[in-house]
Amino acid sequence: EINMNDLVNKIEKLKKEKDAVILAHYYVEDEVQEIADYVGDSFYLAQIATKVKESTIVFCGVSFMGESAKILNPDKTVLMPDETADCPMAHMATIEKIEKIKSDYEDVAVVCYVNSSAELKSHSDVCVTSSNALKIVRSLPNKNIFFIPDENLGRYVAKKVPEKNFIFNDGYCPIHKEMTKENLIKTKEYYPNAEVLIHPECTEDVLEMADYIGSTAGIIDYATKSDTDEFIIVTELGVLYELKNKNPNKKFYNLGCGQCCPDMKKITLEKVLNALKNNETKVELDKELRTKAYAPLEKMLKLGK
Ligand code: CIZ
Ligand code: SF4
Repeated sequence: EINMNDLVNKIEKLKKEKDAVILAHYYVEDEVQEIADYVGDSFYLAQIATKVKESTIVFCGVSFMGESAKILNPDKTVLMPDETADCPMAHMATIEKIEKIKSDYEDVAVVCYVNSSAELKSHSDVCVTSSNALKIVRSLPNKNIFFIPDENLGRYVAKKVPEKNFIFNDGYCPIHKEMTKENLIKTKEYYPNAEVLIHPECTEDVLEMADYIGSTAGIIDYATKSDTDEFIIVTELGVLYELKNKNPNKKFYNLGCGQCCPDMKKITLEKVLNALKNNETKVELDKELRTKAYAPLEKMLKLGK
């Protein structure tokens, strides 16, 4: 077995030699979050990716995140420690459907959750994340909003922005879909005083039970500022690492099953080390796709500020 300290030291050393910076999402393993230079939700990571000085970004997350970093920084090398780590929801919309909606509606904006392939982004007007979707959708001039790929986040936004007409798409996160109302009701019976914090990728019936709905960063921020000291966390459990770091005296409960994203968990320290050692796997996107996908991401960074 490889010694953990040894691995961490090797990563630190190679990181300097290769002029690399490590970005990690809150859903990856604790030890990977621990060695990362920046940890955050997908909006924060996209912003940070445009600000770092290093020539190489090692992205500890799933492919759409690495793609976004590359699209925003075409001259940097972006490395994915495991190229098979992919978000199934990122592929749950079609170009045919987007084109059909664009031709059916005159005044429509295609709003694309960042959890999407570069291909889907390249056919969209603006990207959003769960931390800026409300703000951005409200600021659009268009009456009609085609929200892809996530139906649950789309419906959540639609409720909060009733002045717009939403068209939904049937994509979903298979992990958040398994966080059921039945399990949440049972968990609440055990912990009646806990506040319920939920990610908007969850289904509508689950979201109805929330004390707070928000992105991973929003959930961490809410729990940290709240006067309450117990919480039921309804999202991927990687967020517990930062929640507990920031709030060592608060208690965090979960639904007892199905809150783990296997793709995010593919990223290990060994793979981070190999990525740095071998310069792999590089994110490569053809120029046309990259340029087309840049516009909606850039628009998100502007409008989401
Ligand atoms: O993959 C997810 O579910 C994301 C990007 C969550 C978040 O809020 O950052
Ligand atoms: Fe995709 Fe869901 Fe995993 Fe997030 S938690 S990366 S939306 S599968």
